[in-house]
Amino acid sequence: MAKQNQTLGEFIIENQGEFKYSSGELSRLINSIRLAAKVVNHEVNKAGLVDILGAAGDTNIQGEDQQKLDVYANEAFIKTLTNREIVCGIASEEEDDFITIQGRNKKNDNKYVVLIDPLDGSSNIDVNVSVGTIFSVYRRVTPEGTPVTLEDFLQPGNRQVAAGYIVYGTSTMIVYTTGHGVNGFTLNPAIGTYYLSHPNMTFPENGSIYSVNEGNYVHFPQGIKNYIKYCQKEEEDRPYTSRYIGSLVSDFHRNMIKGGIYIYPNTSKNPEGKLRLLYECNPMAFLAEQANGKASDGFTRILDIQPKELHQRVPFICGSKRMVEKAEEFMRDA
Ligand code: AHM
Ligand code: MG
Repeated sequence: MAKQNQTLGEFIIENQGEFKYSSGELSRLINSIRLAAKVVNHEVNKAGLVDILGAAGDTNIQGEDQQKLDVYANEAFIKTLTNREIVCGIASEEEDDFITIQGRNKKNDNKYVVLIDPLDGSSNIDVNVSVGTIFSVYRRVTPEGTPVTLEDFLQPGNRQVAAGYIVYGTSTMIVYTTGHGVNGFTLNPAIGTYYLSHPNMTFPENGSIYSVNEGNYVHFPQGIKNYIKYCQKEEEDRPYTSRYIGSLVSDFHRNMIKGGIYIYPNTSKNPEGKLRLLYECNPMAFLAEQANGKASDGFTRILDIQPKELHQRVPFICGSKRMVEKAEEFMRDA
């Protein structure tokens, strides 16, 4: 049961039993992500001071090398999860290959692997626009106690046991699911505590916002071009409003609250699409479905796609159910 004013820590403990393999391991994992998110949040908030404190590549006053924020976020999440020996493997959008965590005694019985996009939308940092972190958790398929293999990471999204995002926006929020709906927690920066602010989040069944980089219009598939024309047509409850931040987490977050659709199709420049199936689309698709929304590549449910490689890309249509269904209809008919 989600209670208003509950802290994230209290919520995790109280809802631990809802999780089917409840050994406390997943709760500890979410706790670690919460901690790393605070560290990254602190750094993201200082990004505007970079000209004063020194740019990436410089050495700061303590003699430490300044890092780019996406590199910093990557290291913060990997270090937090590795030091606590909570997972047996991590794959990150920032790393070519997955990381095996063997543990201090070369014995790691943990059951979970985490896939993470440590700082999504990082081109927005320099201009003070929201960025996010996206994470996805699976139970490993190979035997516990052995080093993880690629197979543990290449699981279809419908096998996720948890997924979520952190949005570093006007407020910092963690929004996540363990397969029992979606809940959102807002950070009170004064005391460093997340409070349940958005219990049981759901996408409105229909919406009036479409989010797509229309500058790429000429390169879109015909079905998407037709759907965009439909969104713009003066008819019934249309034209819809166009809103595109260029930061998936923020665009998704707004659309979930207000009702809308996010589209990143395949283009002639990116024939497979731009977004990554494992680090971006699967976790967002799991959240969308848990929030009564829908996610598709135009034809197939995102969560049913069998991944073939770690950094695989996929076209992504996600949001309010009726809007995604309409876009799929245009894809089919094109
Ligand atoms: P990134 O992982 O390099 O940050 O790219 C992902 C981002 C998404 O957050 C965003 O929706 C999209 O790329 C924006 O791409 P574009 O600038 O092509 O519209
Ligand atoms: Mg990304």
